[in-house]
Amino acid sequence: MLTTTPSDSHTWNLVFLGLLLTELGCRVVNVGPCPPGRLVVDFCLREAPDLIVVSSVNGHGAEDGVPLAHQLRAVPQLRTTPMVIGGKLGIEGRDVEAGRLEEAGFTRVLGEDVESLSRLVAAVKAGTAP
Ligand code: B12
Repeated sequence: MLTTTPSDSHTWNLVFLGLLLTELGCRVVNVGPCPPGRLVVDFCLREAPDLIVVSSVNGHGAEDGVPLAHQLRAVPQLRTTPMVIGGKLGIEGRDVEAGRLEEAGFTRVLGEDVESLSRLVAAVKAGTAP
């Protein structure tokens, strides 16, 4: 499942990640820009994804990721699904507090590191993801 945060209208990040994940052999469902949290939950319940990838680049990801993670983790079926967030999460490349996002429920906070995402996808496929 590929998604972004409710405030984020950027789309090329989603297009890029969709292509990358497809190249890595994933079937990708892209929820699209500015999805309300409830819509992301509904998509996840319908698709039962092996991995949820949240991308945000508008600078609000570090903040908006927290309630989104809470909303997803509140659903029993999604409590243990591997879930990562990345992109330009803070403003002007400032370090973001990964701890807050992880406490909220993200398995990993990846920033812009697509290599780490590729490794995580391989781990999910191999059944060895955290
Ligand atoms: C095009 C664009 C827009 C367009 C978007 C149109 C559209 N339909 O997509 C419009 C004009 C609407 C727009 C609006 C805004 N934008 Co804008 N936008 C851009 C711009 C110029 C290009 C983004 C893009 O398409 N990149 C191409 C994609 C492929 O790359 P990417 O998004 O960088 O993603 C890469 C990585 O981040 C990474 N990645 C992304 N997600 C994830 C997730 C994971 C898990 C991983 C591992 C990696 C990863 O992979 C990608 C490939 O390397 C950037 C500046 C720039 N040059 O990057 C600003 C930029 C993203 N915008 C910015 C801002 C501030 C805004 C606005 C808030 C401006 C405003 N005051 O209104 C609004 C926010 C709107 C909203 N509600 O979200 C800032 C964000 C600041 C920050 N995070 O530090 C940027 C960086 C410009 C800047 N330097 O200030 N924007």
